[in-house]
Amino acid sequence: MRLGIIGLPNSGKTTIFNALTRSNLETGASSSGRFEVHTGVVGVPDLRMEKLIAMYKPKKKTYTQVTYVDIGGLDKGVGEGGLKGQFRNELAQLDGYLHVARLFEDDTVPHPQITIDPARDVQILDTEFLLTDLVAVETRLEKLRSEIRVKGKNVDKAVPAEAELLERFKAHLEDEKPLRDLDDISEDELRTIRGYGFLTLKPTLIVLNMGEEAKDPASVMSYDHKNSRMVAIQGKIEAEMAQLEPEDAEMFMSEYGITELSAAKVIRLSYELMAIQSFFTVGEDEVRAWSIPIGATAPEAAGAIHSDLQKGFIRAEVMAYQDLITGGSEAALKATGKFRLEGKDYVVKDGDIVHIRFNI
Ligand SMILES: Nc1nc2c(ncn2[C@@H]2O[C@H](COP(=O)(O)OP(=O)(O)OP(=O)(O)O)[C@@H](O)[C@H]2O)c(=O)[nH]1
Ligand SMILES: [Mg+2]
Repeated sequence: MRLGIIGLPNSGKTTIFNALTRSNLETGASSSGRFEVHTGVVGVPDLRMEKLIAMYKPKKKTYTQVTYVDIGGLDKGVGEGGLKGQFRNELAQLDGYLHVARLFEDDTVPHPQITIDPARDVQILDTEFLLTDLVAVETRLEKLRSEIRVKGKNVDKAVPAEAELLERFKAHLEDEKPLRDLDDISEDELRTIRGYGFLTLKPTLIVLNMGEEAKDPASVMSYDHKNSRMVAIQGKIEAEMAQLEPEDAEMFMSEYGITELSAAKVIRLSYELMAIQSFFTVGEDEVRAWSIPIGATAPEAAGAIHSDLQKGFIRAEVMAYQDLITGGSEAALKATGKFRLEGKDYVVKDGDIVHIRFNI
């Protein structure tokens, strides 16, 4: 899963990338229109993993991962009627966005819009994304309409169906609403347009970069869209903490009364926002978290581990996470019938502990 970090120049994108990925990229370098992409991979923090690790004491522990992509120079196309070329291509390939908006005050860091106003800043880039999608929709519509004209009655019936869908998209975008707000798109329709990588269809986490003062994001602005959330982080402080040794970071945190780093929360929220859930495999060798889409079946979960496990799937042994923690051990669950054998139609739940029986 790849998430792009976007936002106006000097909002703190690279700073927040450093905080999330414990990297040390140069900040304040002002990419000023130069297209620049940096990627970093992080494990998704999960308290349940810690409990399972304490129970099984495995040799190895493996967390699910998210890749963050810091995209510099996004301001280039702003105000020119939509993003073009490599900017659009890179953005279209991502699974979702962290949209950074600046709230920190610092006279030494110029703001491209002069004043601090995160709601306005978010709107600027959102509008750009809307326009970019509108251009893509209109280009595609033109092709489809000409195909309908040329082929007449002989046109494949998928063509007018797609044109009708894109007309709906167009009207929605002209209303200045992101495509992710549409609530009447079917799974089938989504499949036909998946390849276009529409930007406003992707889940978005608004990240308010607070500076030194902590605030409740809801008191700063509202952002009422589907598949969207809002979170706050003190970018600069957290980027500095990410560079510390774990013991030093802990000391620092207890000194300032911080119980959880916002970076961990941002990672978790961004993971959840992608409609992804985790299941676990456990044992003395390894305790491991795996990612699957919400609604995935037991064979699909098996396939996340290895395609052979999906092909040769027989049954899944399943324990609910909470049952295992309450019961205290696998043996206790077996005694109470909470250690289940599930077939190929079983829909895996978030937190399930799964062992696949297979035969190839
Ligand atoms: N005071 C303060 N400064 C910050 C904070 N976050 C970032 N900065 C500073 O703001 C400047 C820009 O930060 P970057 O992280 O480089 O911003 P960016 O969005 O990546 O900028 P571009 O890549 O040029 O678009 C740097 O000098 C940072 O140190 C913050 O929370 N407080
Ligand atoms: Mg940057």
